[in-house]
Amino acid sequence: MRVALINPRFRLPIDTRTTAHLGLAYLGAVSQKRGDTVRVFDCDVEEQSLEDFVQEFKPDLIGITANTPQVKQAWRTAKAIKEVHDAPIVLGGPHVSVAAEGLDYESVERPYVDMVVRGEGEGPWLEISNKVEDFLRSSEDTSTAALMDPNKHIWDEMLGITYKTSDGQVYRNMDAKVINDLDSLPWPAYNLFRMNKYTNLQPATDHVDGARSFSIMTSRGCPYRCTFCSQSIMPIKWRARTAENVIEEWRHLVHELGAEEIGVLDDSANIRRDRLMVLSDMLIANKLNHVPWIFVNGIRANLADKVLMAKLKEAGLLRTAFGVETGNPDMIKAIDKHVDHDTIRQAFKNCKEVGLQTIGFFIIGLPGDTRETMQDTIDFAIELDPLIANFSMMTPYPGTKVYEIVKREGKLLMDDWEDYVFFEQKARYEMGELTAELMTEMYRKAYRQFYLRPGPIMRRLRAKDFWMNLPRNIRIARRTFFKKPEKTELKRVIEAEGRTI
Ligand code: B12
Ligand code: SF4
Repeated sequence: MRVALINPRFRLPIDTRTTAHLGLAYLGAVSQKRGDTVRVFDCDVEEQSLEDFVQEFKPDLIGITANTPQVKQAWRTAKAIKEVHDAPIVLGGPHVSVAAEGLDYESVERPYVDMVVRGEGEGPWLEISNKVEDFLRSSEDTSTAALMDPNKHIWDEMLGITYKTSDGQVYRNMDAKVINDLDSLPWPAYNLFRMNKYTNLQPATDHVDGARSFSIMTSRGCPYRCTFCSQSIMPIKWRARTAENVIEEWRHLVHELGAEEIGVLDDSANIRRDRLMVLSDMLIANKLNHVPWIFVNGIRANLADKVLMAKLKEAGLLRTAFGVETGNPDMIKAIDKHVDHDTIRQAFKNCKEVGLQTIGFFIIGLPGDTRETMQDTIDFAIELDPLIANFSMMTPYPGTKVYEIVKREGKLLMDDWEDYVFFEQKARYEMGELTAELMTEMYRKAYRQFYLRPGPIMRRLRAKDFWMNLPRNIRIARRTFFKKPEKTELKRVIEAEGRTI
């Protein structure tokens, strides 16, 4: 069977990283293992038009991924495909998984979307593929309308999907089971991507060849529920792969794919300290520690003791991020982070003492924030002094507690899913005295106060990678420190082409 997996076009308005989509890489691996002919079409990097690709490849099954700001583009993509080719179109990813807000219905009710997969996709994707193949083999009428014929009852029992039958009725089936044994999953199929089209993990900081930069996930899920975090997609249950299984993939990335840096994308990699100690020992024993790797997302500060951090450094860890979020003691309690500032201080100290670089994630404009609490956040960032301080504008994603609070007590300033990005220097809601003006002012102040200090300036100027990335760094500095145009590149393109949804 021919299977197409599509990442809809959605370039961020900043020079951020573009990477091979790990979710699609996992689904592609499932399809390859099944024996399908698979093509990944990443609209961000392809030169061919989508329509040409579809007419040429003629897929039997199409999967499109969508996070919140991407979802409208996913619908446009589905519509454009259906206009030239008839095949079942399945949407998946974080946005459509928020069933609590009916976002699965929102997509499946579109005339050109046949089905939505909620949550982790590997199991349902395999089952959908099997069912579509059976149907194609056994039916004379192989149209999508026949596949979705309610009288055929093909989808009645399948878990994890919301779908539309050809009479227009929409059904939401029960959730699929969590994948407990992550070792049972095939490794992401990077062979399906044009790796030379992507950036490295942190293009503003490092000058690694993007084609040699890979991501890996050693665990899934997070047992915490911070009020701002879009954890709707992955189950609450934290699950980890065995160290042996991770090491095998790591070896494959280094020796077969030539990885020059590896990004560990886990939501909370250090939930079990002993697991990371074993993994580190194995990276050292297998001589894989010469390739630098980074915890790209925050690890838990309360589980980052000095012995562990030293061991991770020996195992090749170059840099780790921590979700600090706020510098105000009351605010950190209010967001259910379950960590205090002294613990965070200690975690940064531990990293610095063992020679690890750090990244701090901070949020400007949490519900309840005031000028003073936001200044506490900026001051705390300066005190911790990570190599990279990443301030984001609070963006209430559907399915989060903050979204509920803002809907109840505040006013959302976005009525378009395409605005759900947090690096655009624009406030996304207002609540009481927390006005858009104040948030924008503090957001810009955060970047200026943190980066325009002698320490960070000298650090940048002394780094070889800064000079190698000079044009990009100038663009980023211009956008960060000076007011930027209102419209994203994507919006301009969409408007110019007169495509609206
Ligand atoms: C790495 C990452 C990035 C990277 C790379 C993104 C990429 N191309 O994959 C970068 C830095 C570019 C990025 C940017 C953004 N990100 Co991001 N990112 C992540 C992160 C940490 C890991 C993604 C990942 O690889 N997951 C692992 C894979 C296996 O999971 P997955 O991609 O979700 O895919 C699985 C399922 O969703 C499902 N599935 C997905 N697609 C499909 C399609 C089909 C057909 C099917 C059947 C199933 C299916 O099956 C997959 C396998 O199980 C997640 C957090 C997380 N835990 O997922 C946030 C996350 C996805 N990002 C998020 C956000 C908000 C953003 C930004 C909007 C932030 C911003 N700057 O404003 C941008 C949007 C960028 C864009 N171009 O779309 C949110 C999304 C929330 C939402 N409601 O959409 C998340 C969930 C973080 C969070 N906890 O809040 N991100
Ligand atoms: S912010 Fe981090 S710790 Fe909090 S719920 Fe999200 S992934 Fe878990």
